[in-house]
Formats: sequence, C-alpha cells, structure tokens
Amino acid sequence: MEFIKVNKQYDKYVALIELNRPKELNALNLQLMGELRDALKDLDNDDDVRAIILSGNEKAFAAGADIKQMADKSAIDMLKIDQFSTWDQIRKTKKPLIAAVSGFALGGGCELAMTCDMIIASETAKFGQPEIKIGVMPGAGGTQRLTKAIGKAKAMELVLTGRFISGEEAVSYGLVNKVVPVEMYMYEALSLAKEIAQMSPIAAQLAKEAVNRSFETHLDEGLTFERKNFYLAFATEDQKEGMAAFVEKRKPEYKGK
Ligand code: CO8
Repeated sequence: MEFIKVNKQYDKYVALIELNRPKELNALNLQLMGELRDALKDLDNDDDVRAIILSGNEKAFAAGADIKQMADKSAIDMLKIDQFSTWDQIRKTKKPLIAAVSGFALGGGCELAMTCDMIIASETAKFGQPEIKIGVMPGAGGTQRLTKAIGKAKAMELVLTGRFISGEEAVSYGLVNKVVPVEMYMYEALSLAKEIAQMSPIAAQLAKEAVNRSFETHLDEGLTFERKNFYLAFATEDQKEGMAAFVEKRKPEYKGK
C-alpha cells in the first residue's frame, strides 16, 4: 500500500486506516481509493476486527479528489474510469466505520467522511463541498448525503458557495457526532470504536445495515428490513450470550457467532 497505512490491531478488535499522501493533503487519487477499497474488504473479512477508524493527519483528512489527475479528463474518460464503482464498494463495508477528521475534509474528502457511519472531528476540522469553485459539483454522494445530514437549506448553501464549515458548526448541523480539541480527536474516535467493539459484531452489522436502509427506502420497506435483521439476530450465539449475561448480571463475552 503506497497511499494508506493499515493497522489491523490499533486496539483490541479495532483497526485503523490512515490516508497517507500528506504533501497533497491526502488528495484522493484513483490508486489511493483502490487501496482503501481493498483494505476495507480485507478488514471486513477479518474476525479480529469489529470496528474501523479512518483518519488522515492533523492538517488534512482529505482535501478532495485529486484535481491534477482529473483536470484534463473528458466526460467519456471519466465514464470509462468509473471511479464510483470503488466508492460503491467502500459504501458496502459491513463493519462500523468511524471517520476521525482533523483539518480539511473537502469535496471527495467530505464525501468520504460522510460515507463512514460516524464522524469525530477536531476543532480544526473544515468541512466543505468546494467543487463549484472549480467548475464542477459534488460527484461522490455530496448532494445526497449532505442534504440528508444537514437539510436542504444548509446543504444548498454549502454546495452552491463552496464555503467551509468548522467542526463546531458541523456538530450543530448534525453532520458530526462530536468535536474535540485536536490532541483528543484520535482518542475520542478510539473510545467510540472500543465501545462498539464490545458489542456482538453480528448485531452491529445487522443494525448498521438497517440504519443505512432508512436512507434508501420508505418506512414500510425499512421496517420490514429491520424486522428481518432483528429476527436474524436470534440465530446467533451472541444473542443467547447477551441475554443470558443480562439475566445472570454479568458482562457478556461476544464471539461473533
Ligand atoms: N487535488 C490535488 N492536489 C491537491 C488538492 C486536490 N484536491 N488539494 C491540495 N492539493 C495539493 C496542492 O496542489 C499543493 O501541492 P503543491 O505543493 O504541489 O502545489 C498541496 O496539496 C498543498 O496544498 P496548498 O498549497 O493549496 O495548501 P493550502 O494550505 O494553501 O490550501 C486548501 C489548502 C484550501 C485545501 C487548498 O489546497 C484547496 O483548495 N484544495 C482543493 C480543495 C478542493 O477543491 N477540493 C475538491 C476537489 S474536487 C472533488 O473532490 C470532486 C469529488 C467527486 C469525485 C470523488 C472521486 C474521488
């Protein structure tokens, strides 16, 4: 891996992926995105991983798609490159995925953070969709996910002006779970990941799928999907263990079975 670093055991059951193109502010070129897709697939298949943190560095989570790589491309080139199939695979990651964002999360960087399940931000974080300033528009879900996260009025403002918002603002709009001082954001993301990693990993996967379904379908179908996943949870040993532990007043030991 050239443009990402993967630590499968950042903590017990918690893996960390760091975007690693610091000189380019982690601009998301095609190779980086391919590496990220492969790493997530690998972690998804690893029973020793129950939650994944995705981070950049203090200065940049990611400053967007690699503008230099796209600048000369025609519409047909972009169609043939079909980079969004990679994004679609990333979106299908089954394990809980937490973005730990410091510095710039712009354009594709903001979209990548929103593709994650939760966002922890540092006080220095800057979120934005500045594509309009370079003559294009968001293409990796920005117009959809940002609108669902923060509502039409604010999303329209950010997408049409390219303005950045701070971590504090992002929390107040519901885009971000929590904002903390820069020296704390990785710790905070890890605390959240560790808490989730204590749960049954199958229950976490089923619950994640069901929450995501609420964005993709109407209520009736979403409720049916939720119920099926709820019933499926009763096929696991973890369900027996979790409920027995409650009755016996002890801590559950989940095995992911
Ligand atoms: N692509 C390529 N290189 C970049 C990018 C980028 N998005 N962002 C920064 N860099 C490079 C700069 O060119 C510079 O390189 P060099 O030293 O060789 O000139 C280096 O990173 C450092 O950047 P700056 O000197 O500009 O640093 P500043 O601190 O002065 O400014 C900013 C930081 C404000 C973040 C500024 O770099 C900037 O405006 N960057 C571009 C932000 C942007 O427009 N992002 C949206 C890109 S388009 C997009 O994301 C489309 C998404 C849909 C498709 C997704 C597919 C992956």
